Amino acid sequence: MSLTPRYADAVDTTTHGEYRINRTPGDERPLYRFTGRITADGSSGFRAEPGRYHVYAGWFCPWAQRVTIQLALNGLEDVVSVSYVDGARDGRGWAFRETHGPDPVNGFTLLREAYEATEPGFDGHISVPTLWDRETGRIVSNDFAGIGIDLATEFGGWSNGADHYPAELRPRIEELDSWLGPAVNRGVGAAAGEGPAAEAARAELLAAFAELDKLLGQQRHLLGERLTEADVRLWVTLARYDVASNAGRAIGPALDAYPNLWAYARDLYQRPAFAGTTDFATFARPGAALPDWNAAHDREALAAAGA
Ligand SMILES: N[C@@H](CCC(=O)N[C@@H](CS)C(=O)NCC(=O)O)C(=O)O
Repeated sequence: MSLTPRYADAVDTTTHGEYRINRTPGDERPLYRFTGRITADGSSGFRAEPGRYHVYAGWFCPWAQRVTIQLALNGLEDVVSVSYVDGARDGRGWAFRETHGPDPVNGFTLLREAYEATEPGFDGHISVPTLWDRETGRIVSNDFAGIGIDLATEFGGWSNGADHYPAELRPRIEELDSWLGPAVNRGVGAAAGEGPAAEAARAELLAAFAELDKLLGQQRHLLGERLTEADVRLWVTLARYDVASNAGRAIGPALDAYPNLWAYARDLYQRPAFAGTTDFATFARPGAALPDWNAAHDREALAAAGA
């Protein structure tokens, strides 16, 4: 790309409208249409290799942060590159602006260009995270779950050897996900609304927090002593709870009403992979007071107890 960074012009909904997906009735194609997988042996068509892949992420986005946390936990920051879209968008979708820098791979100014390059006329979600392959010049995936798992498991040759998605724990990690995915990660959006559906989502979320608080009073992480992908998935939602989804306390009390859950959240934050991928300013509502994420948590003793 040229030496002068290229940027999209300012967000302009008057000219470009609001971002939305136009679907033709009867179109049964999935909205998140790219689901390629990276494999260590290349059998999927995308071999794990250093320098080959790029993640288009967004600092504000919990689904993208799962992926950037996995990269950091596995020591893959120099193996898979990352760049960040601007946090505001118009009808053109996510864009690269001075706020978080250019697209260092293709020099695109709109993320839409990556989708167009992969599938001309693409009309599904232009979402982050998006995983790009430099070699074939196309998107591998915009399915956050697959991207995170592949980065955690297929780059063993270049990683620091950490394994946060160990084979023996995968069934338990996915079992937790089938509870916390709808109740917490996705439930948090619905819970902030009004009406009976929001009320049900709120009840489910607060019950989950109460149960997690009890569990985390006995063990340091969701599955015991070891940090796993399950913790990463929960944490990105907890990080945004007090200052974004529950900033107006429309869902319930702040996280510190759940002392074990809140101490657990701080314990994770105080590790470089979590703090280094978090920029509260990119998702905090204006005026929201940030709790003290650096306060002592005193949770090491739980791990020593071998819970
Ligand atoms: N729901 C998405 C997760 C990713 C996602 O929702 N990303 C948001 C930003 S936090 C986004 O880019 N949304 C645009 C869109 O989905 O069209 C998925 O199932 O893959």
